[in-house]
Amino acid sequence: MGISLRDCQYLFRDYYTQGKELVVEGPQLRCELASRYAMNQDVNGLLAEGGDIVILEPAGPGVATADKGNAQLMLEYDGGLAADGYRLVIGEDAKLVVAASNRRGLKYGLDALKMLLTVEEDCCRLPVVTVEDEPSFPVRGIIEGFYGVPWSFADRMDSVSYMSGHRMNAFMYAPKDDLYHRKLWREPYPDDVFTRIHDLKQECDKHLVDFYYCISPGNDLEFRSQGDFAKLEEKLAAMIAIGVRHFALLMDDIDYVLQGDNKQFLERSGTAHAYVTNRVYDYLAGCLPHFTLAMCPSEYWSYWNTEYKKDIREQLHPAVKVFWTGYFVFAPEIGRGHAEDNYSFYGHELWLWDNIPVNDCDKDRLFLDPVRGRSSRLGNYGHTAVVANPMNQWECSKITLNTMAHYMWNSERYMPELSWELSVREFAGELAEDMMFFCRQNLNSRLYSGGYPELDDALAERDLERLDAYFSRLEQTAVRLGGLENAKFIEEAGPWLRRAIGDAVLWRAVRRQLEDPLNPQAQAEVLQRLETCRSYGVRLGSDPAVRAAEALGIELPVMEKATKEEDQHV
Ligand code: 14T
Repeated sequence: MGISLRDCQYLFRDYYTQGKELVVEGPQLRCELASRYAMNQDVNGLLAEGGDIVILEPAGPGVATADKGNAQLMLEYDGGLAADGYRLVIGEDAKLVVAASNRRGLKYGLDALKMLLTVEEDCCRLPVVTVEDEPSFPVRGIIEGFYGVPWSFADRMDSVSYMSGHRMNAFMYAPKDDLYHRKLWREPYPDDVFTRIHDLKQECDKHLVDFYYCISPGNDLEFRSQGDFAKLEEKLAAMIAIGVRHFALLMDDIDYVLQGDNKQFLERSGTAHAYVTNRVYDYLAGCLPHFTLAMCPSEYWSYWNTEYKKDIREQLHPAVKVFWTGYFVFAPEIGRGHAEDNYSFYGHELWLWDNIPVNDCDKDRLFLDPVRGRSSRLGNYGHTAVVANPMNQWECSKITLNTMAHYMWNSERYMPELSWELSVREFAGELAEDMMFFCRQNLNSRLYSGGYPELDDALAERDLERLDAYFSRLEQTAVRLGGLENAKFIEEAGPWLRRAIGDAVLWRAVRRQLEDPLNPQAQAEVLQRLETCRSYGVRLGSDPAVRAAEALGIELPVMEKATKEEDQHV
């Protein structure tokens, strides 16, 4: 396959090459390993078994004919490199060096080596190159922080290996509708659920991803109650017992006006939230030599200064990180101004909880576009983490998340359209073109108002032939994507693929009605096709058939609004 020079220069920060190539014999890279990083056993597991790169057993005493392999791999510790950064040197003499200051850096360096390797029938090719790479943000990952049906544990397990393959290092567990995370925060997890959390934590360890346990006690915490603090500590203690070292206390989406005794005791909610977080901090400090604690304030989306922010700034322990989402929850832009302002208002390291591609407020939609509109330098304005809040559909979230991973690793170089192209190609392989077309019909309405040019233009010009071509492409795209081997995608995106086909069928009915406007049979068919479309309960962002019908003067019955309860989150 091979990766193009353009992609290398995009994905790796510094890429020095004179254009030379190293060719070694044999269909595998067989490396004699030397490690100055640590004792060798500490690097075991960094290279997946059964891959194109094989680490040879060192020749022990009495082993006469050790396989020398076709390359030498040296692992080095370099304390001058940033955490998770690495240097990879591929020499003409088949000497390969990976240097890093932590195991994750070593892993990313070895992953880079794997990406650069081209294996042929009788030889392996590598560019002669030095790569120097490091992330823009120390903490990069996913926060499962949405409302509605949480991910399955199988989804979570897959997301952990996905993250580790895309240089993300944090999985934050915070599903709003995990009862024990929020509503019943005082209750311990039932054994079977706890066992799965333990499995997940171990999967994180295996993939060098940090597991964060987040808890949301803010709805009904009694700040003066020793009993409540004991319950909170019990919950954390159970996590500590299975090796969790990273935590967050989430105070978002609660009624944060203090009432009754809470009000008497602490007066203001900023003081109260700093108080509970500091107590948790002290508790963790008493249990653990190293840990991380973050908190999500109730005012996580505003960009102006408040008394609440002042209280947090002045009272919260300085080591605690503070989440925010950019302004207005779903921020089309997060620029220098708001970032700098909010950093000074909160006065703590900021962690960006990016509500991308979350669709819990738009359950009938998929969001398949790249992240756009984030300053390339949030790292300079106090941000040390970026985590993405994904869709309830894990598999479909991969498109946007892959682009987020590029941003998280190198925000300075981030290019949305290029990242989109790379992500779609990785996701759909040979069907990349179809997948891209499908993605372009499903843009994140909360963030991007660019519209759907091929449809919009044809509609503006009332160009029926172009509309025919558009709808037949839509239909063919959905049919072909239905043949992807990715069963999870088919399951998740199924309603939207069916809806795309339904839209094409509806369009043909609309066409017949346009040709014979007074024919009652044609009118009835439109209504019937519309009903079928609506029965899927989802729609494409481009909403093509309904928009086309309306633009061409055909009146359609209005859809009944979803009831309030269905719309509500909690
Ligand atoms: F804490 C936060 F940073 C945050 O974003 N909280 C929630 C989050 O759980 C949810 O997934 C996300 C997207 O809907 O937004 C927050 O919840 C909201 C936001 C709203 F604008 C709930 C209702 C809203 F109207």
